[in-house]
Amino acid sequence: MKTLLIIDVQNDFIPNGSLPVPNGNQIVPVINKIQDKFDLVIGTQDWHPKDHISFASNHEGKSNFDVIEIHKKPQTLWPNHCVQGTKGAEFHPDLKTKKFEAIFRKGTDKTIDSYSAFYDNGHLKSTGLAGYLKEKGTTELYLCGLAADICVYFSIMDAFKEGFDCFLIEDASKALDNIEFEKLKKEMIAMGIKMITSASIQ
Ligand code: VGL
Ligand code: ZN
Repeated sequence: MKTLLIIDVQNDFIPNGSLPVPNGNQIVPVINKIQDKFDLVIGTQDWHPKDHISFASNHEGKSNFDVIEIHKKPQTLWPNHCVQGTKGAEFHPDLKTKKFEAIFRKGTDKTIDSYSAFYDNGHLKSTGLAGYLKEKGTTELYLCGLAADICVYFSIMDAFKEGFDCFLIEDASKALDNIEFEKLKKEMIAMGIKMITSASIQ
């Protein structure tokens, strides 16, 4: 059973948003076109309280993109983004969401960041998504969205470890840093995650 997991296609990650992913808007028509090929379509939203620990504005003397240590791990400090209930946290207005059977939200705990749709960055709490997908009968899991090198990457690594047969749809994803994404792609392929294009989906 084939599920499409659409990661964080939200206004703040689109050009003109507060944390824009270059060409992020270009994936929206691609994602709209493929949804009918899936048995189940799920969306995620990065969904932070405004006092979230990942925002540089919540750390005195720090600037956007500084890296600090939180819970003994490096944490990039981001511009304020995807604040709960704001326009920036809404899905891109052109993204078709009618087929979404569920929306999973992450990054809601102000004390820890959560790039993966499955677990927070400390792997302390689960969102329940793996159990949900398994109960629904998902075997093949296709991921796309923003940003390819951050939330899509961390989500697909967790999904793979949960035992799903994982596919990353490259033309339906865009990275914040393309050089970093090329490195991560090698790592994902070596693990057994498949890189595909939307045209090859049956
Ligand atoms: C993301 C940085 C911070 C993402 C979320 O969705 O890739 N990136 N929060
Ligand atoms: Zn975030």
